[in-house]
Amino acid sequence: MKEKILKCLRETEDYVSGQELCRMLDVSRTAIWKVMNQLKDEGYVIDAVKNKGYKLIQTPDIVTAEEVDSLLETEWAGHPVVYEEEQESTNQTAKMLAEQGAFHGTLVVAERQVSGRGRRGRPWHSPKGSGIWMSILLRPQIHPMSASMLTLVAAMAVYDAISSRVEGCAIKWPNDIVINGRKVCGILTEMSSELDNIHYVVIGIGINVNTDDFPEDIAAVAASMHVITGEYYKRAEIIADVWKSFEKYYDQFLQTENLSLMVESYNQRLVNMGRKVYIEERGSQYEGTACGIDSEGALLVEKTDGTRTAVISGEVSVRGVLGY
Ligand code: BTX
Repeated sequence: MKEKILKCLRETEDYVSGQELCRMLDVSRTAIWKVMNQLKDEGYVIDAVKNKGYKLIQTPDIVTAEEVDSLLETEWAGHPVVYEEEQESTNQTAKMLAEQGAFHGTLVVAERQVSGRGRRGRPWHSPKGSGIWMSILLRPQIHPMSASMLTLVAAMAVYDAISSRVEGCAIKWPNDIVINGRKVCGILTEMSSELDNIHYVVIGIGINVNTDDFPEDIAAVAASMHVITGEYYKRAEIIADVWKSFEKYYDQFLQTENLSLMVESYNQRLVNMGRKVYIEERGSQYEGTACGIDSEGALLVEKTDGTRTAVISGEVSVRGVLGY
């Protein structure tokens, strides 16, 4: 009921009468009044005027299920939203929910991760109150070999959400969004499958939104949207934008089970494009120039001897350009 009241308050510029809310939600005035008080306790500023009703004046920067849900404009992504303030890792929670039969589209959001992870078990700094730490559960009917492309699909969506607020952002293949050469977002895709059948995929997204400072070991590579612009952002609004875009790109992906419908746009957003990269692949290392991705999401690299190779995401480490 809380998210329905919030949605209604958000959609109405003027006051919403208590009577109207009671009628719409089929509840008593007391029930409405109780929810209004809960919302005020959570930091919402609501003006209540006798004979006029309620008006939403200000919203807090929180990422509760109700706040995110009341902003989502999606068909399936983010339904339902599962919020728990402190979690080991939202990917971990999403995987657990997947094993219990949770639906395609379930979105897990945390205010803080105690044990946030990047690729190959690397730690992901996820402090309270400043970032977006979330994971979506997908049950795609695609070949397991195609699943790594979902990281790139997610990167397109995060790019849309960040670039509409901050200038100068770019995708660093395959799983980072950078601004001025610093990592603002990381994406971790995990899958449970058989050789030819996917049980589920979890895409975890970490975005540094209002973070002020970073631990010494990542201070040189990390940044937040706030550090770059000096502005503060409402995280739930960014979350809603990410999943709205994600649905669009996911549909495009499913049409062809590859990235052919977004390759051009991806390559325009690619920070590595035309730049020198260092590839570390199964123990060997080589240098080359990145020429963009192909429709399977591989990074095309022209080696110094002029030959071209397609580097597949997940199997390599790419360095260069940004020094990390
Ligand atoms: P990655 O392996 O590409 O990047 C991990 C590296 O990034 C770390 O070794 C460190 O150098 C650096 N790093 C750590 N924390 C941050 C940070 N907050 N900002 C910038 N750089 C950082 C990237 O892996 C994938 C990260 C996914 C994180 C999400 S959060 C929600 C979900 N839950 C979870 O445990 N992981 C995902």
